[in-house]
Amino acid sequence: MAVAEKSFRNYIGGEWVDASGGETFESRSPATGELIGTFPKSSAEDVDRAVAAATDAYEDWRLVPAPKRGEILFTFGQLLIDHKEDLAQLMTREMGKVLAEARGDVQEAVDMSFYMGGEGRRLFGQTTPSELRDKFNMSVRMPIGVVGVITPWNFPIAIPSWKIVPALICGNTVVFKPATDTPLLGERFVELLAEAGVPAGVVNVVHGFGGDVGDRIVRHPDVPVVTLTGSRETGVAVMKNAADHLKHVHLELGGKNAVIVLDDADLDLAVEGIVWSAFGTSGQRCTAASRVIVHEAVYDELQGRLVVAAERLRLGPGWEESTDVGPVINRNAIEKIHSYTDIGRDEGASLLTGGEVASGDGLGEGLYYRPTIFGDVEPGMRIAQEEIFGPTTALIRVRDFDEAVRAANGVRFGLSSSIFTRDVNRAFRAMRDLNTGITYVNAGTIGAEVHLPFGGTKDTGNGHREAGQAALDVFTEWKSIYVDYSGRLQRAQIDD
Ligand code: UN1
Repeated sequence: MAVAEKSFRNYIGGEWVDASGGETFESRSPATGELIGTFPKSSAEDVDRAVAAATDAYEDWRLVPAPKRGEILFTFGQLLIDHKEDLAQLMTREMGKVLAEARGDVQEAVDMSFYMGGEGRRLFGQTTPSELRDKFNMSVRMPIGVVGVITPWNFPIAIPSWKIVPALICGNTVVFKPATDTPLLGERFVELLAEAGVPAGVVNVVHGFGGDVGDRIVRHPDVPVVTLTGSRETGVAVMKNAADHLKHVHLELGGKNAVIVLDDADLDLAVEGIVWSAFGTSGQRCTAASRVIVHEAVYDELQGRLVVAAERLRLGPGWEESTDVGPVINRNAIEKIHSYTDIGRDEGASLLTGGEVASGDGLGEGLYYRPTIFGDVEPGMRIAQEEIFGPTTALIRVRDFDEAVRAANGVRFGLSSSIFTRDVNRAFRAMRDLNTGITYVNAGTIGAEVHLPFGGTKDTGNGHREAGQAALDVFTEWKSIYVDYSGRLQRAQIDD
């Protein structure tokens, strides 16, 4: 493991190599400012080399029997288990989330590896009768080629696994650009894949920025599939730039997820679910609960309890056992989060708690923001419409179930939603009517499991899903095969 060194390289065709231009960038801990490592600031030329390596490797890899590819993924899953603690420790240093969550992040990759490893013995297609005699019909999944993988920093092991692991089981090869805030975790991910037996060239890492590395991956003519988790703006640009080559584009973009709390809800449970979903990972999840839509009969009670619970949360470095909420990722993030506090105030919402950068006692040079709750928020306000990606949530008062669902659906995003109620009829109506890719009943908005589709409606994406069986549709093409064993010409739709 290369962690003791501080200077890292790209991984192309099975070799660790410097970037062609020799420029570098740094990864620093958001909790302390400590240098984690120096990484190559790569260019289009480096991407081209990686794509060439991945294109070469594809010719063999696509022919490796899928169960054998699965065995490599089982080994990878086991290696992740063996390294779970050191990866979690590294994650809490490199991007700040608390240790329990960092372990969960690694566990998600373990689960994905075992799930997709097993898929090596399934990858089901269909067999179906022919309309003609002595003729056999089937459909099979085919790999596509080189997959461009662009990942964010908030789930630095889990999200690469959601993309790379299914891409591999399907027989594709990969060019991977990890987030510039978490390059070391991206590098460790690929080191472990190589150790598990993924052949040279099958997975390549090119470190660097979206404008250089990401853009070249998206435009490269030999990368037929691009998968991105990132902002809506980046997603739109990726789709446009990939259009010239009619690429398959899989996008996982923003969220503005709502928890609905009805008048019959278990309020203790609701408070726990909301605090976990709004402030876990310092609110830096696509699935974070950034709106809480509350029935007027329980609004005052819930608001009071939420403020007490939020003020009890302890800020600090993620590696300290007593910490509930770690730092946010970088200076730009803290500025953006704080700008929404000003926006909320200007819009006339009541700032109930938080709303400021936290410093002092044990926080050192870290980038901490106090868990923030706004009350009296109107559904149309910017703090109730725009993704903040930080520990800020907005309470909206409603009169009944229908108004709650209307408010929940009244945003451009559609990733996750949740409802707290004891009424089974209203729970089922919510499951039907909430226009999101994921809905929770009596739980917060976070906590997706790897064997179900993950993704959202509307501006959250472009209709694809990752994880579960749905991921296979991103990384394969269907081929329909007709075998005529009659020994004569049989014309479909014409002959009997
Ligand atoms: C994300 O924030 O992009 O359900 C992913 C969850 C996690 C994954 C979140 N399992 O919140």
